[in-house]
Amino acid sequence: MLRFASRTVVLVSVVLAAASWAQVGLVPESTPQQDPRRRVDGHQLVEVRVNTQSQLDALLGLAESVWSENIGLGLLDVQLPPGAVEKLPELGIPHRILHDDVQSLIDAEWAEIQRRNTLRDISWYENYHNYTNVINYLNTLAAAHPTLATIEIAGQSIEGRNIPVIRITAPGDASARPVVFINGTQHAREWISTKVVMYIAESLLTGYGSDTRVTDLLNECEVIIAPIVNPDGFVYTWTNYRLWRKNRRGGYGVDLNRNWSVGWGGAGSDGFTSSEVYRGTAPFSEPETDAIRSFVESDGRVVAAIDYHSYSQLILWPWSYDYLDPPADELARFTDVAYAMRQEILNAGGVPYSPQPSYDLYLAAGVASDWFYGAANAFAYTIELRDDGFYGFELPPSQILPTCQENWPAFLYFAEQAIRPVVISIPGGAPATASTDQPTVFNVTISDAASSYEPGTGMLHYRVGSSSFTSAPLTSLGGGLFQAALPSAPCGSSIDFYITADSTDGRTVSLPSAGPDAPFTATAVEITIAFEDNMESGTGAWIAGVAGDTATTGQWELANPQGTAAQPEDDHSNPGTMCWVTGALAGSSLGTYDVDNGATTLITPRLDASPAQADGIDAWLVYYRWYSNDQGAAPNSDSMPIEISNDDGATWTQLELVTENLNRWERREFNIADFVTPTDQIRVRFVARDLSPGSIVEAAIDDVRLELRGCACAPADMNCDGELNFFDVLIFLDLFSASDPAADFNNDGEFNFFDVLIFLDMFSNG
Ligand code: 0X9
Ligand code: ZN
Repeated sequence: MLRFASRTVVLVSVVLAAASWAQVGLVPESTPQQDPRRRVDGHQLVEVRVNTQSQLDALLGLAESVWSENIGLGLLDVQLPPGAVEKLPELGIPHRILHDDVQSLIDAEWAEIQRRNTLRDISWYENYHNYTNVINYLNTLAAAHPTLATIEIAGQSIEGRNIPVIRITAPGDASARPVVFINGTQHAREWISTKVVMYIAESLLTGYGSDTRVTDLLNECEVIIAPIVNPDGFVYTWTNYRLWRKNRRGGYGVDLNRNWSVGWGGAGSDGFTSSEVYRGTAPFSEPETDAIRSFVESDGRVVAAIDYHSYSQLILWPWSYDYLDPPADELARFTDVAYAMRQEILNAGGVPYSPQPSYDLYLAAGVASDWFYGAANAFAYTIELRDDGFYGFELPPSQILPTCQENWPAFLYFAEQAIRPVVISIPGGAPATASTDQPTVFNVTISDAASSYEPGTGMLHYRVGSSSFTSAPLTSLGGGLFQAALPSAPCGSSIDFYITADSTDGRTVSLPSAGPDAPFTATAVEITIAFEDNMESGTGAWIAGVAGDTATTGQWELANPQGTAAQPEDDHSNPGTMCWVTGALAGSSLGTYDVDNGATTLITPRLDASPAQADGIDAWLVYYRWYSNDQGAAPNSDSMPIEISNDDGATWTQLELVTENLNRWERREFNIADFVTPTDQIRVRFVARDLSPGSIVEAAIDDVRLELRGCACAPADMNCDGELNFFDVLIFLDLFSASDPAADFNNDGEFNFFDVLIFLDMFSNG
């Protein structure tokens, strides 16, 4: 968080800095080889508890700065110069030393940056890079994707450095597309913010054309990214003082995130130059903020924005300048999307980020996100990235990539929500096959963060072959969940489909976004059920519990579950009551019969998927699962791997890692050949586990099937394309002359006239 330095403190630190130059034997200013970087040797990072205002005043007089987000009474993290900590007892301030030497953190970071510079096989997101390198990398990215990316210079810093932005959108006329704007490094020392927005830029560029969500997004909008809004300050953190925050105005600097016009001059900003939150002489007095303002205003299409900072792992929405909330519907949207972003981050294996109003942190007048929301009318957040305070601004290079990876899906979700009034998704994936004799039912969700879905407008549009599209309303199951059903169709035929929903303001959204021009396609197949268990009568062939399982409660059992906030009351089969569940009893509290202290494993009977080795047949595994891990003291800290084996359990390959807390039965299906070669030794295992004490883990499995899907072909349909024609004759003759067993139509081990006769007979009779 923000370090607040008072005037007196700055004077003290200048004296100390001079003292430390002397201590390390350097001669300031003279020798050209000398390292000009300011050192903070012996500065300690200390957690203190202040109970009175006079204690707080005394503490602020001693401190170089406050690192923690709290600047009132209570617990605070402060950076103290050498000797200061000894004065705390006489002030009656209890303390705990977090880091004995802040400079050693900076030195360790620098050494690690140098070490990583010598490593060859690491990505750009595994080390920090200076201004020149960031600009070069940005140019390289744009050059590698000339149809998607353009670089513009939004303006220049006080010292004349460029402030570049990269525009990323699909080819074609983008003038009517809404813009999502994100930026990093308003604050010079918050290096991770530049890395995260660069990673988002690169993920968009590489995802276009291969990832449907990215492709849809860039077809619909333009993302503009300003990786370094404060180039002078950023350069200064590399060359002079690692913990510099502001721009370089006059050598004292202006806090760019107090220089925006909305609320300018108010609480949490200062009018004196030495303050870490010096607001400047007027709104947009600084060329850096002014450049972004005029760029955004002249573009005129910005509908959403995120200003990335570090640290504290927070997702903050307006207002920041005062204790005020947006109107109720907008507040609901801010809250919903922020919580969903938190969940996206957790689902990506990330750390917890807390959603909250900005003013809850502290008042800060003149910040970028208040301007984006209040003046540019955009849906705008401030995100504080890692960590939660242990390393603070000195986030180790090993945490760059994980921070990028956890923020990418959250950004993607944010951008989709920001540009679309409603967002449609298919949680189990769009079906790739349909049945020849019954409807194929699947779940659809329509998100309604801003109450903008017009009820009753959810539609499935489908066509069989090249006929025209038919529309059918989705069936609402409540809570934004819907059901769609593809019609049955002749074997081998293709069914194109897409889904639409309308917003209350009359816009229609489609999934996929191009609707009928680029629909989903499913192929109709005959489905033979090779295995099916609805769990209503125990078959005995399931294995519940294996050697090495460590769970002490909540082991898998076949039972009729008792419902709780985490566990289903009803199984999935209808009619039916039984399923596999981790501890069927409800117990006196949620934590009584959930999975505790380790893992519990459930393994299916051995399944025969070997027919799938034949041409045109696929073996699909289908199951319904329930998973809950969002209750208790440490929510979302566990996951359930589901794995498949084709050698009777000797080796395992992951099908999915379940982290979603849908609190409902979810159908999942997998084509086994996408994971392992289908054999007659298939098993699937479900490992429910509690690795993080304090988290509630409940899981259930029901209605497991092995389906063989394909179109049985007529014997003479040699290429199995559903037609008997010249190609089949050619293939037969080829196989015949090669003495291939497939041409031995009477199965007598010989290739002769009789085989030809039988083939021709079958050919002419279909
Ligand atoms: O103070 C800031 O500008 C931001 N925090 S930082 O530590 N990165 O400097 C937060 C601004 C968001 N608004 C409020 N916290 N009110
Ligand atoms: Zn910041």
